[in-house]
Amino acid sequence: MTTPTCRLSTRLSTLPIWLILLAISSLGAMGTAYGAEGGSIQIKVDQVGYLPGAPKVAVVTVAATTFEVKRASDNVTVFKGTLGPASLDADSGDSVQIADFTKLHQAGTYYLDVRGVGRSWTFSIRRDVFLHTYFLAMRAFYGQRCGTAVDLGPEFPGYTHAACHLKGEFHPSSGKQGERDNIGGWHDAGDYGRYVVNSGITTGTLLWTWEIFGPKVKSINLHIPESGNGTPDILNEIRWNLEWMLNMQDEDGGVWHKQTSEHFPAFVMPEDDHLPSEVIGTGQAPFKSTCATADLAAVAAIAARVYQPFDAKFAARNLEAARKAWLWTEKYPNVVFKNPQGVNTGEYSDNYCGDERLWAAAELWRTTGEVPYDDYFVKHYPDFRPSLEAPSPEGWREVAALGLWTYALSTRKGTDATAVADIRKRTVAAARAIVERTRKNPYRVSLLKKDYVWGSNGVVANYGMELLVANVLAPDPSFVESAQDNLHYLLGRNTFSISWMTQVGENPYHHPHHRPSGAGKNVEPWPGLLSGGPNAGRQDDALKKLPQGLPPAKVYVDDQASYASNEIAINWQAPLVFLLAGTLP
Ligand code: G3I
Ligand code: 9MR
Ligand code: ZN
Repeated sequence: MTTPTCRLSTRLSTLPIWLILLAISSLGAMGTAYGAEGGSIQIKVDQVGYLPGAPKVAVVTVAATTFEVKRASDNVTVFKGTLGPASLDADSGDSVQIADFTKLHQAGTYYLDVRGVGRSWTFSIRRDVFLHTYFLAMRAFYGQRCGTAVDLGPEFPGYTHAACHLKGEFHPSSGKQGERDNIGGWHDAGDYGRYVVNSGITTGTLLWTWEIFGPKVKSINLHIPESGNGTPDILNEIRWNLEWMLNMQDEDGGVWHKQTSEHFPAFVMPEDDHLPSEVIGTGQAPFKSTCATADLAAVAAIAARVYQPFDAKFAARNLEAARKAWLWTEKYPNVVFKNPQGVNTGEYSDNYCGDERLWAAAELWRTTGEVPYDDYFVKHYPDFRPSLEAPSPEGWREVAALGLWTYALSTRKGTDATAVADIRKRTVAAARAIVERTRKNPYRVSLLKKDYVWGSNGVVANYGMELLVANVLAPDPSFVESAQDNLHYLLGRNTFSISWMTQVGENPYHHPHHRPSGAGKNVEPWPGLLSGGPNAGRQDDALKKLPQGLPPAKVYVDDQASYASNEIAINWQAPLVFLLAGTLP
């Protein structure tokens, strides 16, 4: 394995000069041309920036006393401050001092100059400072589209792939045989698999982004093929995956777990992956699995209400699918999935589907107002109350919180007022606790030591989402503040001083475990993609090679080989979109 830096320079030297110049000029167009001399990794800022009225904090990890904020265009000092006292961050081992420049409200582009240390990466202060970042994060889903040609257009020349995975077939484990040309959906991650469970939480989170932040995102043009068709682009993009999810449903209402090859393909472009794309089931009757089926029920139930004003037929199709899926889960309440013999792509295995069913019941109630769904929810929700106090309540395997929150968000007549009050109270208490520990955390991130798992950056984003949902249930500026703190961590205020979004900020990571980025001819990876982040579990060889005894926040390497710390995935990307949408004016 070559080192990442070495690989990049090898690649650069094999590229024509015009392409390199084009890449550099497109960086300039993104507003990242400042700071050619580079920032100090000892000064950690959100490399995108801060909202004018919000707290503004940077982190310095070598001893210093004062700092200045300077305007990038003319180096004029606009703010002077004193660094806070040093405190040890146990999760990274860093000695951290805070630079607080909250009082700087003036819109502009700046950097921090810390006497004796150096300068930071450039950042901006602006009302719509995260608008382009939202655009890139949401548009990244378009880049993940399967079954169609993709072209990111003039802003990112060369970021294209031809139509891929245009054929499908039933794997013997599905209980059927022959062809099944289930085209469409999003590639899950750095691999080309499509997995219903992970699609479930992802698509649900994005539909919630619409439901909660619709007015903020409605008119944002994502420059996708459907743009201008009268439907908001976020819904156009989500529909691409919904159609595939709906096609994963069998006639009996059950949903097959996944559609992948039997093993992961090599690092090739999607159109060059010719391994058969197989609809994979549990290997024995009823072949479909409950978690996948309940996730489809939940997501299709949300889609039924969301698409109603734009395409009533599509909404009705979703509702019918959701009902059928629900009925299937009543018949088969806990059929779990494990990779059948000979299959070793992602498993997304979950031995308990009660939380998925709770989520489905709550969304179906919210959409239809039909009593049996409410009865199911009211009878079962008390079992799931503790999940709200869980460190990180939502993830691909645990969706109870989504069920509880959606029920509490329901404005439908007949919604159980006691349950709503109870859920609201517990959600707010959990959010307060998160705010408290985030404020105490030297990096102002909500992660606990035990949260540095595979996809910890997704956990960060999900904390942000949890806080913003709490803010809808019971508005509190401190919830919003901590949600934004988590965003600042992802965009550079972390121990590596790295922006974990490709092509965002002056010091982004470069080597995601992402086949189209690794196999393509572009110097930089596909834009707008969130890395999985530090993972103390070290489930790949690149992480195993890191020094022993590293603190959890440091177990990360910007190396394509590190799928356990540097892969991208749709279920981490979705709460990032949610979080970014929340910052928009
Ligand atoms: O079940 C144990 C639990 O008992 C224990 O307390 C906990 C401690 O960390 O670990 C739990 O299992 C973890 C499991 O996720 C469930 O959270 C495993 O250690 C961990 O290795 C596993 O990671 C998953 C990984 O696939 C490997 O299966 C990630 O969450 C999941 O995001 C990731 O997803 C992959 C797909 O399989 C394939 N496509 C790419 C995608 C992203 O990397
Ligand atoms: O590329 C795969 C990635 O999407 C998965 O998250 C990861 C873990 O399941 O596996 C990756 O594939 C690797 C495989 O597991 C082992 N051989 C190397 C593959 C990637 O280079
Ligand atoms: Zn594909």
